[in-house]
Amino acid sequence: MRITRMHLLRTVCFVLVAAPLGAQSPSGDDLERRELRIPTRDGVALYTIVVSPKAISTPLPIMLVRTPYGVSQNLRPGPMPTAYTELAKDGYIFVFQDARGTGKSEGRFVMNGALRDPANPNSVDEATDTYDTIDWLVKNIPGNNGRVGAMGVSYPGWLAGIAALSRHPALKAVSPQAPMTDTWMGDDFFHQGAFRQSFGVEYATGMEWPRNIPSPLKITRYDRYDWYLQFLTLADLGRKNGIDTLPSWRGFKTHPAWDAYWQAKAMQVVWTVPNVAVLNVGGYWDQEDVLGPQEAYRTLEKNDSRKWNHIVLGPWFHGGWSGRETDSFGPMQFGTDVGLYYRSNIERPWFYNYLHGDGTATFAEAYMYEVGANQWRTFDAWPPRESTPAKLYLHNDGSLSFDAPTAAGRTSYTSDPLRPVPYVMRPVDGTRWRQWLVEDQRFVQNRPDVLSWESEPLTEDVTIAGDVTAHLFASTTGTDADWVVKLIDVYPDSVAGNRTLGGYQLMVAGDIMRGRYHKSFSKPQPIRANTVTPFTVDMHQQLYRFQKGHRIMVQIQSTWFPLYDRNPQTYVPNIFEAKASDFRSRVHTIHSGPATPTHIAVRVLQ
Ligand code: PG9
Repeated sequence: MRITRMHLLRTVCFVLVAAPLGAQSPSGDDLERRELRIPTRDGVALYTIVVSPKAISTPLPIMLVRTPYGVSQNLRPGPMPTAYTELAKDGYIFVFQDARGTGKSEGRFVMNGALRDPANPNSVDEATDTYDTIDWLVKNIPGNNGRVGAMGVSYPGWLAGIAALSRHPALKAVSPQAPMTDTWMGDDFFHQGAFRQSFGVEYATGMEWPRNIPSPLKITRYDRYDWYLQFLTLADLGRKNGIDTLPSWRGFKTHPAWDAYWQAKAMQVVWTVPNVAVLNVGGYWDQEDVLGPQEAYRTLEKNDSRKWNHIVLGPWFHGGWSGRETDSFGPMQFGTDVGLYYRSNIERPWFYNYLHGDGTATFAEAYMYEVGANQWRTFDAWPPRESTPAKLYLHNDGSLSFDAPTAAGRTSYTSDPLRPVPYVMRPVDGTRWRQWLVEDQRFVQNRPDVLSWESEPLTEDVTIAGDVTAHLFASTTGTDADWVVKLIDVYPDSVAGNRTLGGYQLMVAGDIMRGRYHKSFSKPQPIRANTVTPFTVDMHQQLYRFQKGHRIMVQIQSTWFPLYDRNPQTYVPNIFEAKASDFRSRVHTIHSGPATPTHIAVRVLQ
């Protein structure tokens, strides 16, 4: 199947095409829409649509949304999209702009472009485009109050973060929502060194292949597992599908490690001080940018002397808070619309304070939805001060507990790159992309290349809050390996009122890391064969209540296909150049004794 820009709009960034609800009036009759072409300092014109109330009696703030996904649909008559209906109740001049080189804007698109070199006064980047846009808007849009906010989800979320670096004095508040803060470390293109093969290939082709030439990428099998399986090497995948000339592919291939190329693009590297108010927003089960909001918040928090930096995390897929009816997700039923709560009770008053008000209202440091208890909680620090570190240890008998192991233990499995573990239940047809992280993990539990450890049924609720990190002691017969670690809530055999949930295995946190980066993400090195080696897997943050009667499970495996590429398990300097003969079946062993206590580090809320 050819991945078109329309497809990307539907699957990647549904927010922009979310079905509209009512704004100030359900029909949107009171809205006026205008097309503009805003000039930037190098002469490039950026296509822009302004949607504002027809009658403005009191000057209104501007809300800027910049995107690479096309803004034309905002010209169509009708009410505001769901993402903006709550904000619109306070009155905003909404400004939607095609980023440079996308949609109807002029110029050249650079995916996740690094900031310009300030030594070159003629250079431009997304921050200068934002500055020029804001400057033009506040001087030329009638009825504006001189204050500007920026928001967006995903790529537009990254653009909202970068907007802060424009340092335009009219910009008062930004909300980077599910931004791709670091596309190598834990967002779209790699996770801790493992390449996001199917996503990287399909997204980069959709965005970068010239619009007037048919795309060479033809996914000819219904089950993408089968289609990707035929390309054992990344070299074959790139070359045989004619995509190895794409700028992003060249970047992946020539910069497989976290080097200066990726660091220059990483938002947490270039933006470290909150120079305006910041509302970071993310989902615990974001299938594209789970790290982004957490990392942006963590970094800015270190320098937040003005208390401008805030975080919101909820039970959502990528951008889930911007759509309609988010009262359930996968097996979870929340009883209320969690996204609507966020938009009306957090986002709306927060922006109001900085853009309509005088900026003096105070807000909680962190707004977190606690799944399991199904309630919003606020904290004055994140991770919360009232939580204590705890370790969930793997034991040799397959059990899992907060007690350190007393007996030596080891469990082995064979990981074969020719028979990788699917990341989602087959067929991998793209229809379950949003919910794959909350799918029932029983579909892989009994595979010989997936190991499981499980606790006794809990005698009381256990609430984890903050970072979840796996500390593995592992060995391999090869010289490289990937480690996928999943922390799972196992529902009781029977769940009152919902028979199908009995025994459900919900992944609460999980991620992958590429073993070659065990010492440094910038300087890979071989794993010493048959030698117990420590590995750390960042599984990201949660606020989650494991309920009494449930069990906690950990699963470990070494492939997640075809979302992630296959590790050859033989160390080669660059996996993008690995040969077919490098890909070898290897035996991996997880060690669990007192001297090698493999565990998951969590924080437990008192
Ligand atoms: N997560 C998407 C993306 C951002 C940046 C690079 C690649 C993908 C998005 O939905 O915008």
